[in-house]
This record gives sequence, structure tokens and C-alpha cells, in this order.
Amino acid sequence: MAKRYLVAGTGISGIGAANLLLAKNEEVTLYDGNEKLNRDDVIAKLVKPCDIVLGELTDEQLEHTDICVLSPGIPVDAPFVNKIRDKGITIWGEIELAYRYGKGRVVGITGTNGKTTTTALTGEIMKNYYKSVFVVGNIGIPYTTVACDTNEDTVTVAEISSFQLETIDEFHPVVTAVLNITPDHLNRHYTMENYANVKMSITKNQSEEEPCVLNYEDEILRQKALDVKNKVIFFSSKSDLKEGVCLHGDDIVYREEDDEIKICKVDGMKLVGIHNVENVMAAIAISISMHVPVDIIRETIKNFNPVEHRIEYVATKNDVIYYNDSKGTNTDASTKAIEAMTKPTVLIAGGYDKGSEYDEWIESFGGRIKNLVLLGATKEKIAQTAKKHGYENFVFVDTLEEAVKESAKLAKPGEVVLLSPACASWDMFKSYEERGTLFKKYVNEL
Ligand code: UMA
Repeated sequence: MAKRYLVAGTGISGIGAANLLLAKNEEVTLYDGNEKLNRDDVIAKLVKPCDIVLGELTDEQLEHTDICVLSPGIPVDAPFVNKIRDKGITIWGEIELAYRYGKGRVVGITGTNGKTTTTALTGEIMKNYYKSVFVVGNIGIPYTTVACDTNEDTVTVAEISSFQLETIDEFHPVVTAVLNITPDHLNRHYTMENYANVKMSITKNQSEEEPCVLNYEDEILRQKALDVKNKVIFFSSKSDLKEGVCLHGDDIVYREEDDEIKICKVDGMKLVGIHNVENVMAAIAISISMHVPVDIIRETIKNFNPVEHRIEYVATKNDVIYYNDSKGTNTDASTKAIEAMTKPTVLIAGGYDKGSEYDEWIESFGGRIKNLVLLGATKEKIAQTAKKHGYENFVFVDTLEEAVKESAKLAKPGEVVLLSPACASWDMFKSYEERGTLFKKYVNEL
């Protein structure tokens, strides 16, 4: 008998989930808290019409609902979700839904930063060896949109955010990776302990032989490794590991049972920065665990280009280089971009307020940031913190376009303008992609 589903959210996840269920002839009500949405626009994205509720969700509408499928952006303690839980209705995230329909093996990659690069690179390596490979998840392709195209031989490489992990149940990747855990999304997860536990829950359905790849240099992860019941493979960009992936001179090597395999040279890669060395190391550990031959791993790494919005070169205008790091949505990611700059830099920052602190981020400027151009909801908070640390070279702007024009005035020939906001985009934009794309447009119009 068909089940009655309530799919919450009409972003790409909600639409993907609704379409999967509608194609399977399940009964679906699609709900979104935003009453201003245009119903026809929503319907146009569906494979066939279904009930749509916008704004308030009444108790009556919840009657007879068997399963609620939540989009990642909806907090699991939102009032309507609490009501659903109190009624005993099953709650799944869209990842769980997709997993139930998907076949084959899944690789699950999480962490605060580097997820997208590691997922994209791992996906490329898998595609160069296996026939049926899908790259999905937080990277921007909902798992639900491909789940029904998978078969027993498929490898699905999934970037999984902490938001998505909160609502998994049976989701079972055969290889997992947690790249790092630094403060992010604390307005949603409240404490670092909660946030770290949510990230580690990616391993919860793995069996003892199925590996979890962890960053040895991350203190939280090294601690968490003690509680992980399955096999751990460490990678490290600083320590000489007896087992796992680490550096030997300029080579990234894989070590197992006194054997060392040279994988590739650090300066032979197109990815730059120590954080990218770590991303590559994680992809190597995952790929070896998935039995991909070393020469395929090596060639793919050598030819792999950086992903969009991640320290992405945009243009050189009047001898000023512009970089788009719109994906620097937290202080740690932004610090990595700042540290990769080798010339005096005008930094454009600020955005949606996740309750982050900016002290360490400002300390990381280390003389590299000559001016700070601030916009968005956090601009006052960042300015206050900057002043506290004796940094006064900031200006306020109201729009991203103004930020680009102001930065162009401040940067001298031979210098750099970097968009790396240290904040999410949601106060002014739909997504970090939209912010980064607009940044590139304004730069190219200069
Ligand atoms: N909505 C409600 N009630 C709420 C909150 C939201 O009804 O309380 C509705 C909104 O009105 C909107 C819809 O939900 O119509 C948006 O859903 P969503 O926020 O889940 O966005 P999607 O478009 O479905 O995109 C989501 C991820 N977004 C978030 O986690 C916020 C995308 O990650 C992901 O690529 C996509 O699913 C596919 O899996 C983006 C992201 O910023 C890139 N992720 C965070 C990060 O990387 O730091 C976690």
C-alpha cells in the first residue's frame, strides 16, 4: 500500500525527494514554510502534481502522514518538526530516503572544510575506474535525483553535511571520511560536542572491517578515533605515520604493514595549499580502500582542477588578481584561503550570522590583509572584533557590487582582492554559489 509522505522544503533537496516518491507512485504532500513562494513555480519542477502546502502547516494536514522527509536546511528542532516527532511520525532526511532506494556501494565524506574538493576528486578517481559512478549530496546534486539510476555495481560518492547526518537512520557508506572538525553551524548544533558527534555518526552503520578515514592532525578526530568501532585509516600532512597516508619528502605516500607506496608529488598537483594536500590524502585513502589501482589514483590527482568558488582565480584587472573563495563560509575555511595568499590582499568578508566568533580569524591575517571590506549581517560584529585586535583598516559596504568596486579602488597593482567571507551567504543570497557567481560577474565588469 502507498505510504503518505510529507516532504518538507522546496529547494533542490525537497524537489528531488518529492520527484523520487512521485515516480514511485507514493502519496506526497510537499510543504514549505515560505508562504511567499509561487505555487506554479513549485509545481513546474515536479514530475507530476501533488498537494502543496505553503506557510502554516495545520494538524489536519499532518493526519495520516506516515513519513516526513526533511530538507537539510530545516532545523530538526523547528516547531513543526517537533510536532511531527510528538505525533510519532517517522522523520527521515532526504539522504536516508535516497539510500533506501539506492543500490551499490556508497562512500560518505564529511568534515567542516574540504568536503567538496575531496568528494569531487574521489568521484573523478572512481569514474576513471568504475563504470557506474555518481557524485552527490551537499556538493549540490541531491542523492534522491540519482538513487533510482543506481545498480549493484554502482559507486555513489556522497558529500554529507552535518545537517544531512542529523536525519540518517540506516544510511550505510562502506567507506567514510571525516576530514576535520572546527567550529561551524553552532547556531544549529549548539555545542562543539554535538557537532562532532553528528559528524562522527557517519560511521554508525559501518561494520568493523569497513574503514573510516580520519585526519590525524585534528585533535578532536584523534580523540574520536578511540571510540570508532571500525577500522581507522589516518592521514597526516605533518606527522610521519607508520600506517596510513602521509608525506615522505615531497611525496604523498601510503603505508600499510611496513610497505610504502609512492602516490604522487605535492608540486605535481594543480591543487594548492596544505589543506588541499590533506584533501588529496583523504581521497587516496578512500580510493585505496575501494580497490582502485594506484596508477589511476596518481593520474587523476595530477590532472584534477580546483573546484569552483574555492580559491578560484577569476581575472587580473589593472594588474590586481581577483580570487573567488565564496565557499569560505566559516572562519576556518576563510583562514585557509588567507594563508594561501602571498601578496598584500584586500579581503571582502561578512554575511549570514551563524553565531561564530572572529578573533582567531582576525589574528590569522598576520599582516597579509591590508584592507577589509565588510558587508552583510555580521559586518558590525566583525568590525568590533577587528577593533578589539587593533585592526582598523575596514570599510562598510551595502552590496557585493559595491564591495567589488571599493576593493578595486583599494588594491594597488601587484596586489590581490579575495572574496572569502568567513560567513554563509544566506542573509543576502540564495547560496554561496550565487554569491560567487555574482562576484565573478562584477569583477569581469570592472
Ligand atoms: N525551509 C522551510 N523551513 C525552514 C527552513 C527552510 O520550509 O525552517 C525551506 C525554505 O523556504 C526553502 C527550502 O526549505 O524553500 C530550502 O531547503 P534547503 O535549505 O535544505 O536547501 P536545498 O536547496 O534543498 O539545498 C540543500 C543544502 N542546503 C543546506 O543545507 C542549507 C545544500 O547545501 C545542498 O547542496 C543541497 O541540499 C543538496 O543536497 C548547501 C549548503 O550551504 C551547499 N550546505 C551547508 C554547508 O555546506 O555549510 C550545510
